[in-house]
Amino acid sequence: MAINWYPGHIAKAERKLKEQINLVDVVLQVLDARLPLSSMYDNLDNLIGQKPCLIILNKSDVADPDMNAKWTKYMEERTGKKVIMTSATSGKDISHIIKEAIEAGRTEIEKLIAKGRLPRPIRVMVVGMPNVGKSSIINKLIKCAKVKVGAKAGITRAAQWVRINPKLELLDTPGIIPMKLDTQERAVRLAIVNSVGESAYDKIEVAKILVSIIYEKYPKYLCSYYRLECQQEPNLEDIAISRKLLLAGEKLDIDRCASMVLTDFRQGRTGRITLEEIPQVQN
Ligand SMILES: Nc1nc2c(ncn2[C@@H]2O[C@H](COP(=O)(O)OP(=O)(O)O)[C@@H](O)[C@H]2O)c(=O)[nH]1
Ligand SMILES: [Mg+2]
Repeated sequence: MAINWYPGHIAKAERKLKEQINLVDVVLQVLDARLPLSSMYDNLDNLIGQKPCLIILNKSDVADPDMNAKWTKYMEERTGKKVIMTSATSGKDISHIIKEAIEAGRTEIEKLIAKGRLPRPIRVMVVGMPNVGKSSIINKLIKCAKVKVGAKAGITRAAQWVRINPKLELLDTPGIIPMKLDTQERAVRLAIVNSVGESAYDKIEVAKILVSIIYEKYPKYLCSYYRLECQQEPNLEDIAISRKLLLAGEKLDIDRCASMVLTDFRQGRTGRITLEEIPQVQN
């Protein structure tokens, strides 16, 4: 088993997330475009109820472009929610998020007005698993902002509202989705994208699985990036030899090789790789 996972306080984390969600009109759930299903939180719909929610497929710049298009379509059909593909490091899709969030929250504000209340900006927050890019997205959204609104009653910690534009306010702290690593397969994929703390898994085991996945889906990528012969599936030893990762006495440094393979993938250097296949339609 590559991952030893102790669930911890999932119920407590869910309660905290629900408190935050209660403060907003629209929820933005961020997924990692390289593993949309594994980075999605199955229980979120129960926490948000009828509230509008948009799905953001982030890190699309390091995912397979063909798969990005297929995942967008699949996720829209599966969830009935609007899916926005982004790359938070470039920030070019941020205006798209703003536009769609305002659109999604419009009916909430119209309901207020119908009750005779004054219109106010739509309130949104970003939620997602660790490392999917929540903070990067929030930072890019804040860069578009004109005015900081300040703390509001009802929030325990010093969460701040940032007015992005006259129609939109953002909670500046993300909602962290509690990690429920229900299957080994999912846990390993989340470890590969660095959503799981390093102490919970065996780096070498996880790196070996990554090499197998890449070889299966994108056989040429490993061979060209690490300059390997690739008559068959390469292993960490082959990569260590090619990169001359040696310990004293000419022994191969497999530990360093595992870290390097994981980092190369996470940074998108190995190639634009999507780890997850679209599920087959079940009849
Ligand atoms: N390539 C790429 N990297 C990203 C993107 N968004 C975030 N990152 C990187 O992913 C890591 C985690 O991002 P962060 O915003 O801290 O994630 P959080 O834990 O969800 O808040 C950082 O190294 C970011 O630079 C993206 O769209 N593309
Ligand atoms: Mg963060």
